[in-house]
Amino acid sequence: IELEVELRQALMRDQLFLDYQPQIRAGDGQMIGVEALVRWRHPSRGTVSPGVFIPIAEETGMIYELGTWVLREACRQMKTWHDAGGPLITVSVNLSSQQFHQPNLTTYIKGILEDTGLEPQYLELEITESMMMDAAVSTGILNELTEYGIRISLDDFGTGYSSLSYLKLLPIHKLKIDRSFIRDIVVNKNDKAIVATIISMAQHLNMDVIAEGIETKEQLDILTDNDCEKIQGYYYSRPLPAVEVEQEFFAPM
Ligand code: G
Ligand code: G
Ligand code: MN
Ligand code: NA
Repeated sequence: IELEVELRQALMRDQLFLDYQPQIRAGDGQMIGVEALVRWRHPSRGTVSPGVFIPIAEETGMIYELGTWVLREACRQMKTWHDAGGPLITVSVNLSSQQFHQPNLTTYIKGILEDTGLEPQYLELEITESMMMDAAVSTGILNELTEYGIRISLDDFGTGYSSLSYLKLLPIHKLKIDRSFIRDIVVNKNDKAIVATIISMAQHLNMDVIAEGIETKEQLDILTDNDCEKIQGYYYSRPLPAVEVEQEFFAPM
């Protein structure tokens, strides 16, 4: 309850901010995108993790307001980078299930893109398999978003309980291999087999694929040996404040 009241105030008092985790193309080390990750600079508790406050926001209905702030800020930052001559990369934003199912989602996101001036093809929405369970519902939503030009990535791929049949039905651009398959990939043959299979499936379905949670060179080598070139993980970078992304990953502008 306490955190709930404080979270409401956090939105008004500018206590939320975004970190950005670079997504890297292994072949040349170029940054090809960033994932926006929200944080709460709490006046006395320090930085609070979204793992703690996103569930509270979801339970209390604050997720709509919080999600709007995240989308707007992520699009604003990317547009600022593009305008400043930074690389033309995408920004990925995590959507909660409630946001995904909010009425007029496309119109609402369109409004944010128009207000900030970011072109739709530079926004990628991260959704999870569980949001695809009702294919009749998700087909309509995803068709609208993708017809407008927004990209869709399936986060935590491989950990959900849904069937694979939605993959052939729905407009999904990218599979994001969950980091639980990466953690032990160097020693665990089963994890390695699953990851190789996801990569191969993505290729056959004409989808993009990215691996998450790469922390070591040994893990990276297994991914690139299996033709997965897009990498997100501490090996390249932790999530960083915007200024540090500029300092460490932009060519001098
Ligand atoms: O950054 P960190 O590892 O603490 O993230 C913890 C969890 O919070 C992750 O599952 C991540 O997807 C989620 N998360 C981070 N930012 C957002 C956000 O803006 N919206 C939603 N819905 N989830 C987020
Ligand atoms: O659920 P989601 O995939 O959105 O969670 C993203 C979170 O995963 C990021 O906030 C980040 O903190 C975490 N993460 C990213 N790369 C790594 C990594 O290499 N190792 C670990 N342990 N966590 C990571
Ligand atoms: Mn994510
Ligand atoms: Na993930």
